[in-house]
Amino acid sequence: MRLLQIASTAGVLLFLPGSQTRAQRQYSSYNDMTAALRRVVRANPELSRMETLGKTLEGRDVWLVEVANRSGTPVEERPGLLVVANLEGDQVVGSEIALYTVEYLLTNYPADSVVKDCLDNHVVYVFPRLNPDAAELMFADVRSGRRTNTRPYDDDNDGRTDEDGPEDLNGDGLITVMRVADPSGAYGVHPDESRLMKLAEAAKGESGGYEIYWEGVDNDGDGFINEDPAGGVDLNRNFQHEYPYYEPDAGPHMVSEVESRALMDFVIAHRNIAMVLAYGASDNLVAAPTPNGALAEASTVALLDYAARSVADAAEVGMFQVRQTGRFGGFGMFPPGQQQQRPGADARGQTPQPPVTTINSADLEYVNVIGREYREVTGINQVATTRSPRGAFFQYAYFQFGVPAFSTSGWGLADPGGGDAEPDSAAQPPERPARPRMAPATAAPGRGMPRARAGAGTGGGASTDLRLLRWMDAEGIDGFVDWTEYQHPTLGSVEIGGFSPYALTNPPASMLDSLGELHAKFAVYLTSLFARVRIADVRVTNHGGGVFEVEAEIENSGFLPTALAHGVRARAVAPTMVQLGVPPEDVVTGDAKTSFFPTLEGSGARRSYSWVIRGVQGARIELRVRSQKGGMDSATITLR
Ligand SMILES: [Ca+2]
Ligand SMILES: [Ca+2]
Ligand SMILES: [Ca+2]
Ligand SMILES: [Ca+2]
Repeated sequence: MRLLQIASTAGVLLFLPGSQTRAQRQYSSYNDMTAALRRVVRANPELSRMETLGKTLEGRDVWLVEVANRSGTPVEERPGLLVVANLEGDQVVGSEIALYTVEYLLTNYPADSVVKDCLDNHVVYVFPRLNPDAAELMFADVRSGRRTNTRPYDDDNDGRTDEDGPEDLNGDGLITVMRVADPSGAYGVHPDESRLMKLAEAAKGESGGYEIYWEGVDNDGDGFINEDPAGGVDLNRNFQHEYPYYEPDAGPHMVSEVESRALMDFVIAHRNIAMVLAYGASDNLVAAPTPNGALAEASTVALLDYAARSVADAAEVGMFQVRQTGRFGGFGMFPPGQQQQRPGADARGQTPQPPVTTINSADLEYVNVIGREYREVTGINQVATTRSPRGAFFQYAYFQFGVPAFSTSGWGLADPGGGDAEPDSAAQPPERPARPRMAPATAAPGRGMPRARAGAGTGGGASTDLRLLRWMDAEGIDGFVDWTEYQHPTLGSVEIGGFSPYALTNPPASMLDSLGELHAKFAVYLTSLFARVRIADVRVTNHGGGVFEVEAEIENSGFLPTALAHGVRARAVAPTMVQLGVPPEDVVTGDAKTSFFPTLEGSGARRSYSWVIRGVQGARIELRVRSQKGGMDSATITLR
């Protein structure tokens, strides 16, 4: 479905990047997105190129766009920002922001010195739509909000794949949920909001009386309704850090999918990637990590979790432990204590050392500085929902690839009047890094709801549902289907209703332009923080007799260190090399011809080098410094 692009009535027509005049940006189908990317890349061949890095099961391309001024330092030697969007198939807003970012960079390069510096010295790699098969379902006749790709998968281990998906029983084009009166049911009507449901707490005198299922029928007669829908693998659970073994939507093994493999192959081949910005369902920008470096608790939608629980037992067949999952409309997460153990136990039943899961304390302030700037500039203080980050790409990027890595849904429930949430403000250490600032924002979402509570990551449960529903009501967002009665073939009288697919994962299209601009600027800001090694000073002393002393100061004039503490610890980031271009036998004493250091702080920190060499007066010697994440510099020294 091609959405309206040209205003049919008089209105404010905005000129948008990509030389297209249209009333308002709309969510793009795969074909629309491909066409938009091609158009803007074709118009800027010296600054951009695009290529496909894989074909999905349904034959769509996994596009990569590289944006950089290719003259000057080779692109592969420059610090790069990797932007990945649509890791979860139902997070389509990130695709629009990524597309906007490409357009913004290319459109503003000629006249905006900040953008020019970004593309002259850095490179921005953009995967605008990693999961195009799933994203396309946003434009389907029946919208289910599925997050997974289209790989057939036998969720319930009954030997058949995808045999029982949801059905749009009431014909409204949406897969929502059913509530069914059942005396033994665990769920009751929410005491504060009759549209919502709540797990009854007997201790509080609450009674249940309802069961909740996904909308549909039991196609295969196994007693479970919709336990094995079409697809697939959730790409943002398919990566190597804390990979959730045995969860069906995590895939048969790590990086098992065409889409995740395309991304991983690219990352491994581009060690110059110095930072990652992922648009997905996890967050570490809006909610600051805890003082010990853990991410904020996930915030999920109870109504969808309840429906997911109705099929949890079916998926347990052949599984080692109790699990929960959310497949379509899935906001499912593991409750604490139910997480899977990784395989690989040795003969005595001991498992390997568990992976590090908290941000290194030395890196935490960098993460906090950037999160603070994000909240202030975007005005986003709370997000709709977040998920557990196990197996997520941005976690791999920090914990195993060793670079600063961020994840955001790209939008939020703004709080124009409430000030900065700053949950970490009380615990700022005095030695925190100086805070670089973005240029003042010219656009702000400027819309929101009275904040239910400070910060995000509110912990899920029915309180999240209430917060979201109130926000939708206040904003006039049509995101909740009111319960209506329906005669179900096997359950009898039921009610169908609940949150609309996509309404909780994507903001109204009217917000896309302002969100796009804010996030494009944020991406440019991120590149301004990169480490930047340079040869700050060189001195030559002639000691006579063909012996010279060369002294040099190597400086990191960027904000970030050349390697994060965890990048060093995980041996993920190569040491920075300092090399004097003389034959090794000419070095008499002092530093080695080729030296390495693991990391150098930013903001002008320096390291001193000194070589005593044999040489000929007037000879020219090259000094080079090369940093994997901080670029390179060289100087020609004349012996005199
Ligand atoms: Ca099955
Ligand atoms: Ca329906
Ligand atoms: Ca079934
Ligand atoms: Ca079904």
